[in-house]
Amino acid sequence: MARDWSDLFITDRAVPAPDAAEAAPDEPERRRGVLRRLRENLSKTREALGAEIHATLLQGDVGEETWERLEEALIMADVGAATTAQVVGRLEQEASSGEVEGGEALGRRLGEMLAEIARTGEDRIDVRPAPTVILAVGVNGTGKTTTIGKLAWHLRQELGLTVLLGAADTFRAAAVEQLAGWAGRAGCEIVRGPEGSDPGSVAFEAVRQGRERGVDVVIVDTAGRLHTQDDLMAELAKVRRVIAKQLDGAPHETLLTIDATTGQNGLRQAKLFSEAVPVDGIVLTKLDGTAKGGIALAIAGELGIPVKLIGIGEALEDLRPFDAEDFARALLG
Ligand SMILES: Nc1nc2c(ncn2[C@@H]2O[C@H](COP(=O)(O)OP(=O)(O)OP(=O)(O)O)[C@@H](O)[C@H]2O)c(=O)[nH]1
Ligand SMILES: [Mg+2]
Repeated sequence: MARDWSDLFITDRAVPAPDAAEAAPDEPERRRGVLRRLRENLSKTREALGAEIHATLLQGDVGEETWERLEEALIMADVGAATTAQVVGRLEQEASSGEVEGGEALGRRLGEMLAEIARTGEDRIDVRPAPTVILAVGVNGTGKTTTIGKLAWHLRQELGLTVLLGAADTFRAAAVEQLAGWAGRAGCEIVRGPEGSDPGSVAFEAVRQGRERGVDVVIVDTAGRLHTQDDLMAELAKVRRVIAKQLDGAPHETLLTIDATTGQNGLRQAKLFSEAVPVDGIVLTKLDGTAKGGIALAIAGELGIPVKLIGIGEALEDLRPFDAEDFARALLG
C-alpha cells in the first residue's frame, strides 16, 4: 500500500472528507495512478538500473560476474558503496546457500532488501503538538522553498491543517517574495521580517504568531548554505535554539532537502548537516530528473536518516510521502 499523507503524518483529528468538487477516484485506481506516476518519474533511474539488473539476473548463469555487474549497476545509481556491498553480499550468500533460486526470485529478493534499507528510523511526522514547528534546511537550490509550498498545500488539502510560513531566509531579497508566492498558492499566511533581519528573530516571531493564532503547523524556511560553511552551519544551530526558546520541544521536525541529482555529494551533505543540527528526515527532490535515485538508499542505509518526502516535479502537487516498497519497485522496474 502506497503511503498516503495520513500515513506519514500523525494527527489526532479525523481526515477531512475530500471536497465533493474534487472527489478522489476510488482508492485502488488512485493508488495505481500514484504508482504509475512514481514509475514515470523514476524512469531515468529505472532505465539505467532496471535494464542492467534484468540483463544481469535474468540472462545467463548466476556467478561471479553477476555480482560484479550488480554492484556496478547499484553504484552507478548512487546507492553508495557501503550499502551496495551489504546488499550484494547478502544476496550472493542467499543464492549460494540455495535460499533464493532463479533470476526472477533474486530480483524480487533484491527489491525486498532495498525496501528494507530504505525503511529506517521514525519515518513519520507527528503534527499533534500545536503548533508543530517544521524547519526546512539544506544546501542552496536543493528545493527547500518549493517543498515548503507544496507541503503547506498538502497539509491543508489532505489533512485539513492550518499552516503558517516563516520567511527566515533573510539572505536573498527575492527569497521572501518567492515564499510569499507559494503561500498564496497554498492558501496560507506568511510571517516576514524587515529586509536583512536576523533569521533567528524571524523564526522566533513566526512561532510566536503561530502560537497566538492557534495554527496547526508552522514551517520555517531558511537560507541555503553549504554544508562546508562552518559559520552558516552555526547560524542554523542558533535558529534552532531561538525556536526552542519560543516553544518547548520545537522545532519538532527538521527536514533536510537533498537534490537527488547531486548524487553521492548528497550523502556528504546529509552527514554534515546532521552533525550541525538534528535532522529528522530527508526530502529527496528532483527525482523526476535523475538516474541517481539510489541516493535515498545510501542516506538511509549509511546514516539511518529516513527519507520522508520526495519531490517529483515543480508543481504544487509534485510532492509525495516516501514509500520504501514502491520506491524499490519503481527503481527496479
Ligand atoms: N524538477 C524538479 N524541480 C524542483 C523540485 N523541487 C524544486 N525544484 C526546482 O529547483 C529550483 C530551486 O528550488 P528552491 O525551492 O528555490 O530551492 P531552495 O533550496 O529554496 O533554494 P535557496 O533558497 O536558494 O537555497 C526551482 O527552480 C524549483 O522549481 C523537484 O522535485 N523537481
Ligand atoms: Mg529557498
